[in-house]
Amino acid sequence: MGKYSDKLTKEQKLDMLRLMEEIRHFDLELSKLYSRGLVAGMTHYSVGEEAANVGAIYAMRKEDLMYSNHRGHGQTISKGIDLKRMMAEILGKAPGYCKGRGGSMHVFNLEVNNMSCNGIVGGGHGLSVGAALVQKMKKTGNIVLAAMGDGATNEGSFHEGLNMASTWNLPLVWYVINNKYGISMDINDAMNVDNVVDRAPAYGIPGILVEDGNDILAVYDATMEAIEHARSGKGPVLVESKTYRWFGHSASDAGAYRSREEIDSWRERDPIEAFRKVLLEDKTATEEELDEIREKAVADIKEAVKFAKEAPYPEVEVAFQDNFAD
Ligand SMILES: Cc1ncc(C[n+]2csc(CCOP(=O)(O)OP(=O)(O)O)c2C)c(N)n1
Ligand SMILES: [Mg+2]
Repeated sequence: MGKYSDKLTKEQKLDMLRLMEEIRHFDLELSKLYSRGLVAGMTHYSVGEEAANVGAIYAMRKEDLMYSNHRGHGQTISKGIDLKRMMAEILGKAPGYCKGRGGSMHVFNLEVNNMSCNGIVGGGHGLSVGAALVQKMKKTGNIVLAAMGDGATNEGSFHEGLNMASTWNLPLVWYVINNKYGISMDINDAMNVDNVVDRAPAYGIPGILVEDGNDILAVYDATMEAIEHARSGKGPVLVESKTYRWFGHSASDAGAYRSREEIDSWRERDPIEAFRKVLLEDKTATEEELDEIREKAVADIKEAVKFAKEAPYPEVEVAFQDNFAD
């Protein structure tokens, strides 16, 4: 049991499960739409990584700023978003958050300070350092959390960014979802340390490793600790959760670089089933209550799909709007 997760109420825990179910069913439905040619552009699924997403983002306040990456559906849903408008964006429709121009890799929601997904690997590194500097200078009390994959930690901007954030003592949490691969590249072939967090001492900052990133409460405890550290003025923290993506890197991936056995072994460690087990064993909820949450998520996603499919495509003029500040 953890220092922070012990204090979560039943409502909060069930809310966390709701978010996990929404992520799972959002991406499952989306994968069907993709195979029918209805998705505009490329998309990357968060299935299998639900605990690593919800556990971390749930530790943030609404005002805290989040930077996400190309695999951003899990973080985006966790931070809070209208599922209908998110689905519409991914289908390239007018009511989408970018008026249908951005697609899966550019969904954002400024109402909750979700500063956007990003198609450039490591693209959020510099942006999050700048945003954290603003929070410090303006004394907002907000922290910035930048979510990234393991592959993004081998970008030069990762090292420059951590060095600057550490030197300037910024309220920043860099959150690494280590799913073992960057496209088809095994992490062990791309870096010479066992864990990404092993790099934290080089920048004079704490690193927190969540060995089982499919354990949502462990992820929540680690991220709460990091956020508290950053918010209290002690500077940045590097957090890493180890997890696995069940599907291919993107919607088009033959998957020749990993074995069926490896995928199956991770599917057996389903983060949603693991959390349901915890909630049943500690008598937080009954099986009926948990099933209801799943059924509601499935129904809400179906409604989002219906909304997005029926929505119009944007008018061509929209392509020329919002390119310059007024
Ligand atoms: C600067 C840059 N280089 C390469 C790519 C192509 N690319 C897209 S995703 C990806 C791998 C990212 O791996 P990781 O950061 O571990 O995230 P994951 O996909 O595993 O969630 C690469 C190389 C890109 N989008 N941007
Ligand atoms: Mg990865």
